Amino acid sequence: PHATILGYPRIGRRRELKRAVEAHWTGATDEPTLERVAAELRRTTRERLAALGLGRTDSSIPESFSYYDQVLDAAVTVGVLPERFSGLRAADGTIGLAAYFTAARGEGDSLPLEMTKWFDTNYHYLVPEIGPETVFSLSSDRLVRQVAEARADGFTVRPVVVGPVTLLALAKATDAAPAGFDPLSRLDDVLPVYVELLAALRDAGAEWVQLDEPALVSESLAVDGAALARAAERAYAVLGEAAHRPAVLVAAGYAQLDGRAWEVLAAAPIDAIAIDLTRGSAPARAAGLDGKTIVGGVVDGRNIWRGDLAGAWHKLEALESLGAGAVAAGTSTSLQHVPHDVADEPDLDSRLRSWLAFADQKVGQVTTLGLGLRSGRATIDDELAAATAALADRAAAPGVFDGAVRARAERLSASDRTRSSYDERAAAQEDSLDLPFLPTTTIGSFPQTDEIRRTRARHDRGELSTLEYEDLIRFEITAVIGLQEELGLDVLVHGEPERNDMVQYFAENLDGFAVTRNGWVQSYGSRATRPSILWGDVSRPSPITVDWSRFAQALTEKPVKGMLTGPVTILAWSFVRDDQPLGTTADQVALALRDEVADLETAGIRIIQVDEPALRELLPLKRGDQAAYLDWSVGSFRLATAGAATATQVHTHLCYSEFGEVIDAIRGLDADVTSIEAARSRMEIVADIAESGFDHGIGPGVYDIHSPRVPSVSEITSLIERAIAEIPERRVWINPDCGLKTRGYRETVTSLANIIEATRLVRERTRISV
Ligand code: THG
Ligand code: ZN
Repeated sequence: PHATILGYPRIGRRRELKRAVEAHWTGATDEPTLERVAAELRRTTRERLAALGLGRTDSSIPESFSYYDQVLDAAVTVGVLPERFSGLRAADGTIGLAAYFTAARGEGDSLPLEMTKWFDTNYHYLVPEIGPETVFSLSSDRLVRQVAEARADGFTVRPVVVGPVTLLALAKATDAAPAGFDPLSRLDDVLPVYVELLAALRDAGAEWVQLDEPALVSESLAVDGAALARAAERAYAVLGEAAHRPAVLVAAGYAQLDGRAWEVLAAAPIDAIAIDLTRGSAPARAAGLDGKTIVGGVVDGRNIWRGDLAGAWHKLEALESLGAGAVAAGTSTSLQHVPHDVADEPDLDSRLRSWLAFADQKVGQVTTLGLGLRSGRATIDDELAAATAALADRAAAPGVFDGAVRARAERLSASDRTRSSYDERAAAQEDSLDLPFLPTTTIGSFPQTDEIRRTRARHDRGELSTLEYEDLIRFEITAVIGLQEELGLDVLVHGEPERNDMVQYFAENLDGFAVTRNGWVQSYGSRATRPSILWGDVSRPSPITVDWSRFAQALTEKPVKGMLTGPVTILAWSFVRDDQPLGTTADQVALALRDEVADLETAGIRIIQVDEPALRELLPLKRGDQAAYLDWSVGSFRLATAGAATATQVHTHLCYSEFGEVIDAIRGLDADVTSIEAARSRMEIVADIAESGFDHGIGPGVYDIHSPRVPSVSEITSLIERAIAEIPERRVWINPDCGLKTRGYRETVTSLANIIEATRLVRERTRISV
């Protein structure tokens, strides 16, 4: 085949899979019913991909369905299931759907698999647990059945599975493993199971199989590049030599595949290599390519731009000179990171729409390029020219370039990113805020009840007037402030009932963004977000959060935090224009936020929190790119916040407990107070904080909001004591790990009451209390 994609969205154009899976979880539907919906979804996907130009029988259609996550799929296929769930295996040791979902979601005291970000994307995978004791065996025939199912429908699909190197490199050691155990050391034990899987796929009629190995491009994993390349050499020697197997395509997207790993795959006894040509430079010549197909990932699997098709064509032409057996057009990654179809967005401005390509349009692009490879460039001249024209139209369109925004950015200097010294600020804030020792607060959002969601939805549909809607929101804010007063928190929040999503809310209120109606992208499991499209120069037509914050502050004597989302996170969780450096775009967002900060101050808000939960997520996979990233990301946060008065306390919040990895960036942000996830790791993070000498305010979370479990007073007390034993106690804040949006009120109220009581006890014991 001359064209293929590395994967397709699994959730369904109208999130059919989410609805089916969640209905099954509540017990409303049985497993066969769910399986029928999933099979129907796969059938629709195959037909769609064929209609868009991929071949029915040439293995160019990937079979990349997943009920929850592709890493969990691979783990379960090779028999990796934590000991705590082993009772859920069938009598013959296989792992069925119920066990699969339980591993993903947990049950009672059995915690689910940990969830973490998939490379530098907003997708979360489940972290397999592997130790010396793990027994690998083929434990699920799901993928094999899907190949057979497609075959029965007249399709020869290419099953996709996470490869052995990436599976092990992304795994963590089991609790039972000795210190320093590396899951990658089990490579030789897992390979025979992959060999068995390949044989079963072949027997089911698969002519090709795709093994995803994005770990090979990353320099941000615990395992270093040389070890990954050695593992790949070993793995693909074994799999390549397997006697009975489909042709093997190894896909290494998400960044440039370079150095040893590229040479290793070129020389391996496999049949094709898929590489990302949207990032980094073209690959060098390498020995062993002559019999292989190179799938050039020239269509970006992670953005929604129609992009430069002629440029993509040139990259494919350049590949021809490497001396490979064949060249095919492909996507840089799976298309799971983009929504289904631009045609599902009738509300979008038609000019903007002509610049976009979602998954279906990208399939069209690879088939166009594939046609060019097969029949010559002349056959696709019109399509290339049309894409080039759209690109030119975009460059010249009003709003893409806004003179006033540009002029303001030009005038910026270092002083716009610098506040007075921390000591000076701390003294001024102590005077103005008069907070107790170990001040208590929450991260920002309060539970989003069904009623709040319904209220917002009714307003969106026009069933509720803006006046009525705002009344209901004020009613909710009043209740949330009252609750916090009653509980005795020191720094209050308004609870954010007016926000559906912390990024989309700002996108809806800033110029330069568009929001979609059906543009869902899977975030994890059954959950999805609708990333906004940042297409033009960004500016703020009017204040966004000020009225709500002012209203909340008027209800109480205690300080109410103003709540903003930071520039890096707004970029990370949107689809961002690709025609200028991210730092330029981030500064535009930062300037809009800077004005919001000023207006909040004028409205009497004394503490302003600017959240950057995605700071770590955008960190480039290549070490050589990281310094520049930290420079612009930290710079944009500082631009957003440095206009604040000395007495205004700036907070930030970061999710995920990777404090050690981004400590320099956190220090660079220069926020007065940083709250961070810590409860799940039992405060292990305080050691990192202490070691780093970090001396600004810090709120290591004492309540794991990812679980409905209520932490006891004694448990929280010991977490607080652990924190103040190691870090400067005058700087410690007491707060949950993250926002309370996804929690229910019942557990939230009890947990917050326990936090307050634990803080009271510690204050009493340390007798530094006010
Ligand atoms: N917003 C955005 N991206 C994010 C988060 C966010 N990425 C990281 C993290 N937070 C992901 N977490 C979630 C948590 C819950 C949901 C999605 C991502 C979720 N979504 C609803 C669903 O799928 O049913 C839909 C929400 C909606 O109506 O907008 O529950 O906070 N951008
Ligand atoms: Zn968080």
